[in-house]
Amino acid sequence: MRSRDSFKRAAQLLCEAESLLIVPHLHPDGDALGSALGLYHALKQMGKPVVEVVSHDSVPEIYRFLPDWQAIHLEHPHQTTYDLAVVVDQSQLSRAGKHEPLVRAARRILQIDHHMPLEQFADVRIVDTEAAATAELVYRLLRSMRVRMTPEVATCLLTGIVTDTFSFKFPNTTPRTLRIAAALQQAGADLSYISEQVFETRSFSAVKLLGLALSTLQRTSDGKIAWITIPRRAFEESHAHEEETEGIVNFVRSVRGVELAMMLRESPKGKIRVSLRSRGKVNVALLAQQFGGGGHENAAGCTLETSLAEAEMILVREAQRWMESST
Ligand SMILES: [Mn+2]
Repeated sequence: MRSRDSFKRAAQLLCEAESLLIVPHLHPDGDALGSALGLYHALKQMGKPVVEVVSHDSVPEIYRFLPDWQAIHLEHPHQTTYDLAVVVDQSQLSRAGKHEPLVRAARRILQIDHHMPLEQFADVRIVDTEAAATAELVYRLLRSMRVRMTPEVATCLLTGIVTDTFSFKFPNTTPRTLRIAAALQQAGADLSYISEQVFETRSFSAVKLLGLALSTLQRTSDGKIAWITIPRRAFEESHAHEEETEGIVNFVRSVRGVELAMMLRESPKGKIRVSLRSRGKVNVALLAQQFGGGGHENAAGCTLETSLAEAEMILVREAQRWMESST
């Protein structure tokens, strides 16, 4: 389907639906939450009788400045069958977590995403891997519908763009990204306030955890792969939450000479969650897919069901093999 057609069809679905459900992904980040809430504000403004946002996980502390973040529920509130479910920032429906059945029960599903497509689950898809953030696509969709950009909508969408581009520093930032960001600022989003909230405000425990995590830094002898591990006890010692590991992997990637950075953390259920970041041509989404994960070329993730030590061994070995074959 051509992109203009998918925007048209998506707009039609949004216009026709009376009851809408919006679903960000598991462990939601700034883009998932910003896209979901931006859409929420826009639909409310359009006078939709039922607009609900449900998330598998609670809203991380750093995003609790987003207008009406409390509208995001962990359990689905009222309705059991919606006219339309809008799934944002995810390429697999399993990423909706416990809300997957609710999405499947909706009369129609609209997917808005910028990850490498993994699964066909939607009736209409706006999927563009060139977009820096899903929020960019939400912006383009709302613009095509001539929805007024209120400061609330703009703040949510700009937060999505700022987080997924790491403040316009990642190579996914395009001229279009900047034009959209400028329009959102014009519409009342405060860029410096958003950046302050997202990047410059951390809890005491998160900074403690950062120290513990960085103290485990290692690299391969050629210096191209570097990684850190975060065992359970680091969370206990620092009193930090799981979500407060966000962004730590960027420190690993910043080491001179590193082309592939990894962060392995032990989650409460004994699973090992892995964040992968790369510089240059190393496509970490493909590496993540080997372990059932996914993501973008330079940022991806996967989960291993093994001990932390074993996961570390497997991943370093695989990553080395991967680097050799991709260069
Ligand atoms: Mn995203």
